[in-house]
Amino acid sequence: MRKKISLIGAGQIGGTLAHLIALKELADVVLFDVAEGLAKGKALDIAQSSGVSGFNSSIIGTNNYEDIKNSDVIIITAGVPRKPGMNRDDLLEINLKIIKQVAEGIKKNSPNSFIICITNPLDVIVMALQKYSNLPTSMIVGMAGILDTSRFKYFLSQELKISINKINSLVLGGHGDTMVPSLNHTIIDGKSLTQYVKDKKISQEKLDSIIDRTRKGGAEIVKLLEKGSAFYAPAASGVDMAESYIKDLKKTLPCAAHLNGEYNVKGLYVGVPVVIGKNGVEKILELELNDQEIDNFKKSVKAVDELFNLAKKIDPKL
Ligand code: A3D
Repeated sequence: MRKKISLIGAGQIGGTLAHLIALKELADVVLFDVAEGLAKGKALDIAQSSGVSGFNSSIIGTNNYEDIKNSDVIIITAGVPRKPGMNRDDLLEINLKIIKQVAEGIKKNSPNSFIICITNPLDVIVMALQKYSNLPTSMIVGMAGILDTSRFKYFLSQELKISINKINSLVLGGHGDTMVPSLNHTIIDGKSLTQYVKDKKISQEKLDSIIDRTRKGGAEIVKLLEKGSAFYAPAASGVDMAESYIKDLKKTLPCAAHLNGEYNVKGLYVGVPVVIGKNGVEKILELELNDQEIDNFKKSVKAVDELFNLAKKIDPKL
């Protein structure tokens, strides 16, 4: 029997997720949104492409939480995206309210699913989702690091004029301006990026500008689009996580995961490399970081912690 993926939020990312999942025949899809017509319209449109693309996944749109029952995976994009000039943290108050409703809907109707959160501000919203639902931390994870890493790899591949497939990399920390691309753990054709700088294959100045562009990668797209934020690359990243769970691929992926002492962080969701398999987050990998990376990681954790404290002021029940 085909697996079932429910998508909470049928906006830009939700619709793209539905299309990608159907094209891969990864699962049957339930597209849920409070805007009923949007979910039903997109589902029908994608379903009508099956005659051309030849996929057999079923896809329905709904505004009824009962339709998500027994989902293998749930991917959440319900919420409001950024407008030009806004940062992700500006979305906190409104998206907290939305995530509370979503948490209740999931807990009541499909509590055993693997849950991937994409709604911003990511690390704090995924943390709130876990607190509101009280479901196991190994089954709730946030998508951000895969996207940030893919952006970093893309910019590097363009600068070095090499295939992106020759670059392995990891961006750690919170999904914000403090994210931490790890140079020692960025391996290009067998050599670390640190070595690339030493060998003068890329200047420190150029690398700094790529790191800065990666950190502001979301804002660059928000500014260009003028309406809405990035959705193709975020959706592709969410599918990568869902696939690793459904097919038990045990891929190592940078995700916002609940830390319980790892990296000296306790009780907070932050971006780290995790192994995703049939049991959800099966392992958190503790990488060796250099002093500067540790420093930057700490700053990033502090930013997430401060924003979560703000969330607690908005809703003392958190
Ligand atoms: P958008 O196209 O506006 O879709 C959001 C959808 O959520 C809309 O269709 C709304 O109707 C729906 N919605 C609102 N309230 C509810 C609710 N209570 N229950 C169910 N659905 C609801 O936005 P988008 O798809 O472009 O982005 C979705 C979220 O992802 C935003 O918060 C973005 O900031 C975030 N995002 C995160 C990343 C990361 O890397 C973490 C990247 C890009 C966007």
